[in-house]
Amino acid sequence: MTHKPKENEIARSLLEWVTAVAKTTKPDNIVWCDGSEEEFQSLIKLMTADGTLIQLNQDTYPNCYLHRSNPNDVARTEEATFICTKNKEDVGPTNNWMPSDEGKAKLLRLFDGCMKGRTMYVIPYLLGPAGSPYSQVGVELTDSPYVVANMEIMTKVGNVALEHMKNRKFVRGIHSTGQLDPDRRYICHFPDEKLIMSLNSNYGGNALLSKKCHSLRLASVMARDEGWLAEHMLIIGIEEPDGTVTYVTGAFPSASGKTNLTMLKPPEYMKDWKIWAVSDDIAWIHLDSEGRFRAINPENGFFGVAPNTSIRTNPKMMETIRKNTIFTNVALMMDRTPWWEGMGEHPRKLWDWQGKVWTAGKGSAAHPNSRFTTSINQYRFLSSEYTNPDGVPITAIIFGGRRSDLVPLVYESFSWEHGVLMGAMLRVETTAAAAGEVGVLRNDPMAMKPFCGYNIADYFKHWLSFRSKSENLPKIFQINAFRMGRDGRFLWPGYGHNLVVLKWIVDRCRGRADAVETPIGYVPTPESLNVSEMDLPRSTIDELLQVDKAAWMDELESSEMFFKTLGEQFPDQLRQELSKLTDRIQNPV
Ligand code: GTP
Ligand code: SPV
Ligand code: MN
Repeated sequence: MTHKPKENEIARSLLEWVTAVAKTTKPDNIVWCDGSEEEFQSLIKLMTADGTLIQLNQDTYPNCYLHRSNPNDVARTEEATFICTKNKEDVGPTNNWMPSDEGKAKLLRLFDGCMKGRTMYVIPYLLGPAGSPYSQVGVELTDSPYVVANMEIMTKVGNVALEHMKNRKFVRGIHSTGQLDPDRRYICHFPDEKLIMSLNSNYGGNALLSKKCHSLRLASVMARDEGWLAEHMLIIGIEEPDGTVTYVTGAFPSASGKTNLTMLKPPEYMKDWKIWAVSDDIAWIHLDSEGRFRAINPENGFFGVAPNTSIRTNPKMMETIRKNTIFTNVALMMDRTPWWEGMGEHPRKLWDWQGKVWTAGKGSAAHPNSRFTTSINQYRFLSSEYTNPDGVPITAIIFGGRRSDLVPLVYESFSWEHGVLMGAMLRVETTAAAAGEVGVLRNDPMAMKPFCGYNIADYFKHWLSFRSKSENLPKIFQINAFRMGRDGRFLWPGYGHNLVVLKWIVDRCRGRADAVETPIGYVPTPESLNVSEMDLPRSTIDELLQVDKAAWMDELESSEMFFKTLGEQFPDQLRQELSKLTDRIQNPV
């Protein structure tokens, strides 16, 4: 384990802060993390010794481990997540709010002495490519070795961060396992101080503070103030057979297909296409000197959903997680290899995610939100632009989500403003990524409902403001791979076949594909989609592309209800877009 870096290597404010936090939390000792392999292995050793990790079969899964979490700590807890500011209006009705002084005092009380008998780890991390003007440094203090190991996979830890910090500001994060007491679980954000305080949960999005807390909630506030965007988006390069690469971003809510689209394997009938991964979850988007959107990935790893990941659905991920991976809450087979629903045939005998012998009929063996943490650098189809400090130029933005009805397979907005309305109207089914009921429709604008660190109405204004800042605005699309037929089965096979949808999007951006102008936007003509080799009946294609006006009128009504909750802050421009959309549906030409 490493020791405190030489004093001249780090800003004095960092040392002072670490000392002050230790004074409150009272750890037995402090360890400064350098992100080395040696350090990672010593953490693994510690955790396999105390049972935090179970070593998997080292012949078939070398350097892979299983963590079984506390059963009460398996997903993000949005009701325990707060933005702490001076005024409630700062955060709007889609966030929980606490006055910052009250929040701070409350958390400091809870943190008092919470690390007694434990080690406090100091994790300096870099978000974004080394040397990029868009990258940021954060420091997370935690008493959880499991969190440290995950952070070392998900971010760039150690000197690379300290060097980037020099005397620049950094985001401060304090995390403690506490007693994993759900009644005293808090994930609090203080945007004015660039501070995060998280207690009583070790689950990914609650505890890996670089992820949703820093890269989205705090970064979205910085992005508003500085004129850029911090988004819950994947970034991919789509390479055509002639070698042309088009970069797009996609915002879909949690557990709604970002990682899978990022790792898409082209089907046989499009085998000359390639998909290059830049990011599977988060994009920081800045305008370059030509007013073009350029996106970087702040992260350095995948924290992916296990269930339904298989050789059929995502062979590239199945290969990636065969080494150096931490699995959380998956089931375990008798040969000490991981298993989850949708991986393949159900073994007759296995241990479920809580370590109990699984018996048929007793629910799922892996937790529905079981995950794996694995480094992006061992992914074979990583874009060569991943490390580009300037990021990649974005041609299209895609919104999506789980919607069993209403939303067509793909359609294009008429304009930037209409596209912003499309994102603002995103209403999708909830998933197991957050605690609470699954499959309930909720408004999740731009897939940022749980992640926008300020008033969502101001966030809409911020999106609209790019009209006047950029001559090169990306085109905006919405997709839906989850539409169901009357029999309750997905109409679209999804996964690799989603390349058909991506191709249409690229073709539209390059002026090569036909579309029908409908009231909601440009919908593909069946002929413009490359489906001839897909073995899908024409009636299914028609159903996938259908625009049901009555259903859209109902949708508008619920969107209006949601927008009303935002009050006066809701931008006039979107109100106008909404009434234009209503008008088009009511009075089609
Ligand atoms: P977060 O990491 O929570 O932000 O999720 P994500 O948006 O990256 O979702 P991910 O790609 O991990 O997919 C979540 C679940 O949806 C997994 O069980 C996938 O197998 C499944 N899924 C992804 N894409 C498709 C698709 O095209 N069709 C169907 N039917 N399921 C899909
Ligand atoms: C999500 O829930 O959107 C995730 C996983 O990507 S978490 O890190 O828990 O936020
Ligand atoms: Mn996510």
